[in-house]
Amino acid sequence: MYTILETLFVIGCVAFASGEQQAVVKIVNNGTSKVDGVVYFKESTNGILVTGNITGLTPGSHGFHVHAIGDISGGCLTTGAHFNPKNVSHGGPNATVRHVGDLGNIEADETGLAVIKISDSIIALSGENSIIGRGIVIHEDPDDFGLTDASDSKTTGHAGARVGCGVIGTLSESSSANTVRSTILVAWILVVFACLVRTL
Ligand SMILES: [Cu+2]
Ligand SMILES: [Zn+2]
Repeated sequence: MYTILETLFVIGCVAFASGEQQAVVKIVNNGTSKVDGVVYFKESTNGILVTGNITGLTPGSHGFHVHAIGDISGGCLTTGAHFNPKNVSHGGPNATVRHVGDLGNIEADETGLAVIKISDSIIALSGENSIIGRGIVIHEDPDDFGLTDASDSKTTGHAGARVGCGVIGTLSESSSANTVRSTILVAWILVVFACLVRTL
């Protein structure tokens, strides 16, 4: 009896743990570039894991940011400025002072392909730093991380034109998934406990 209950308890815990929030963004070009791709965001123990493939880039580094506005109705320009809820200066992804949206650079190979694999502990898929519904922008030039004398270094990283962009959408079926999972787990523990008491 105990073995069955323990097994059921483990199954319940695994089901609970596998419900991390996920998000996705389809990258489209700005009307003149050939930039295309999909980027995924997933909650993990190391923060948000960002993965995806972007094609159609010029070889080299390209600024990669979350911008504040999830609107590409006017092309990539209507995504506003970098997502910056604390109103601080632009920086590199590992800097202590940075915009929430400062994810650094992605690197395109000689064929124009950038394979993205980034872990970031500042962006989030819920709460104050949530990037859901905001924009992603890929720039023509490298992000200088706010470290050069360029006049826009401390605001945009001097990353130049916007060659690709998209709107970040949720892949989670419920926005209250965490609350639902917590409630199910508590109920599950109570049921297991009640069964244990009855068998004693
Ligand atoms: Cu940007
Ligand atoms: Zn920035």
